[in-house]
Amino acid sequence: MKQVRILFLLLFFSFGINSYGVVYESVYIKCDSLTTVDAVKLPYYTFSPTDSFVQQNHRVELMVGDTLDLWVHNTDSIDHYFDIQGTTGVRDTIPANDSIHVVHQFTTPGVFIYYDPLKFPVYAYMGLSGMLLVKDHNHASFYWNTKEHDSTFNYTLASGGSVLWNQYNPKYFTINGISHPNIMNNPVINIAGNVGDTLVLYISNTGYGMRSIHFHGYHGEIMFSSSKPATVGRVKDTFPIYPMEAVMIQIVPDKPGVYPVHEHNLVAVTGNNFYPNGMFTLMNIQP
Ligand SMILES: [Cu+2]
Repeated sequence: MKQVRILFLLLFFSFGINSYGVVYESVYIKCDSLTTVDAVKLPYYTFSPTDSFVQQNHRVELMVGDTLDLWVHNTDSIDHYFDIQGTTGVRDTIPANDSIHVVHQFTTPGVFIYYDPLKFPVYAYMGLSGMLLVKDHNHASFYWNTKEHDSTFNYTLASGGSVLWNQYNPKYFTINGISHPNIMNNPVINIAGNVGDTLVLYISNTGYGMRSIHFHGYHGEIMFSSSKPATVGRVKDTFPIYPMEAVMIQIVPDKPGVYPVHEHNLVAVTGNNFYPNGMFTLMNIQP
């Protein structure tokens, strides 16, 4: 009887209080072009949320314990692949003009990059790499899927040519597909809150180059890293993020103010050599 009661309590806590859900999502592999900050069009792909191309990958959000029920539709004329970093058993081929159905439960919090591993890093670089978040909190959150772009690489790869990655020379730097000044006042990108709030910034580096994200005015704590778990708990103001790494940084502002948060590699705050057209944002903290 006692065992039965304990089992009942366990079931109650598992299903009654946490109430794990199922999150239904669809993404569409769409081939079109990325319009840069100076209106250049680069051949580009995204996992768009509908059958119309948008130049930002759809962001998928779950709470810990939720099951993702995802359809991935390949509207392209070639086969693609699909995978979610940090999971096993998800990777699959999606034939041209076909779809796959992915069902996966996420039991740990973090940032998971979903992407197309075809000819890696070619299609992840060409845009097919987005963020999947598994949260264990309800704090104000901000999301940066960061990429950099070398125009000649996009043209060459789109026409079936091959590139020398050691000659990569990116000139455009985007957060969620856009650059400064278009990212200013974007509530998903620019961190805002009050003194004492817990603010969470999720960053993925789905480009081919390194990131070095610099906070002015505040320090943050690394709460999660997909590839450097030993860095969790470090409190600092500059965060190197490797290609295909995703991190979660928590900031509790100790004073009001408006301060830059930007890529510390100076070329990354330019767009086709013009400053400040890259990864440059402002953090706005009220008393
Ligand atoms: Cu700085």
